[in-house]
Amino acid sequence: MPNVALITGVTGQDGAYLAKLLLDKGYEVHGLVARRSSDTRWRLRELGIEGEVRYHEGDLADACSIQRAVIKSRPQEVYNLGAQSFVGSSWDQPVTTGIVDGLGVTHLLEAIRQFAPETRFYQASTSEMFGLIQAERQDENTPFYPRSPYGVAKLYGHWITVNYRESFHLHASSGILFNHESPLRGIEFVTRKVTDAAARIKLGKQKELRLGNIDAKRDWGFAGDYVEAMWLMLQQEKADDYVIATGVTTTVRDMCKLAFEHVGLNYEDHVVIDPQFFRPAEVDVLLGNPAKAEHELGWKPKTSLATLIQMMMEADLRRVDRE
Ligand code: GDR
Repeated sequence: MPNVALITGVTGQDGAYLAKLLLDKGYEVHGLVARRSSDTRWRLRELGIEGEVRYHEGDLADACSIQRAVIKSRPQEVYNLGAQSFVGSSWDQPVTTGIVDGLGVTHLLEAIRQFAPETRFYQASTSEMFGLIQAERQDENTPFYPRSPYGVAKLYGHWITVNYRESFHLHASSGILFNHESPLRGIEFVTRKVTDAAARIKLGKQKELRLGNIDAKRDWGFAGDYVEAMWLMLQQEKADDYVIATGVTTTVRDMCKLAFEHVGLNYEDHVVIDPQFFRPAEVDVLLGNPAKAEHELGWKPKTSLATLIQMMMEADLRRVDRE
């Protein structure tokens, strides 16, 4: 019998890469998908696995649909990657963000506790929980001070995972992932917004790129590397929490420079600062220390930001050219 995994958010960037990883390992992969009128499966199609995932319609906000997906798929492993994941939108939709990213985790943990207590659980926590707390490098012992409704909701999701692990002895782990990008990244996130725009400007389809705070610093890794860490966490005898990061931080400005240089352009000739993209509260610097993951999981980031931006630029040049 193959191992069975249930992934919420299977149509997102991380969901698609994780589904591919698990299918390659011989898992039967089930995915929870919210009903949407638009095409949400393009990432699974790009990875050539759209037809290999078994889909369950449901929503993290709806406890009944979560229970049903857990009961029907009978998974050994559940990966909770579903979320309202764009920090900027969380100020416009604070309640939905709280319900999906916060209470949604409890819906899933309760379904596991009641119907599948042996199931191993992964929670997608985030470096946004550190927010205002600057340390030399943020790790599992750094305090939290979230700066957005998204960060606040995710902090609830993180602590409820810890609480269910301690209260009910569930094998529930939380990965505190720093920013992770890829050619499958949504266009609203800054790396993809920049690589898409640089490709369009190069090909004469766009003139300028409007951005917000380009002095913010982020620790950017490759999503394909990070989903391996998720899987490794659930293979450990003991559930725990792990920071997953590269240990290198870069400004949005320098990331832009890399992208524009890839097509022989100077970002300063094209980037326009636009107040509408500034956030009501900003996280200025994120820089993680993945030492625990390295020691205990044997995990290391494999892809530098320069390689990542190169991958994204090449994919966007091809996409824009095909349009
Ligand atoms: P982030 O990612 O908020 O860190 O959360 P995002 O790429 O949206 O922003 C990174 C930084 O860039 C600055 N910025 C802009 N951001 C966007 N999106 N658009 C702009 O025009 C722009 N200009 C400047 C932002 O202010 C910010 O400082 C991501 C998400 O994937 C979360 O779900 C995840 O939890 C964290 O990473 C880890």
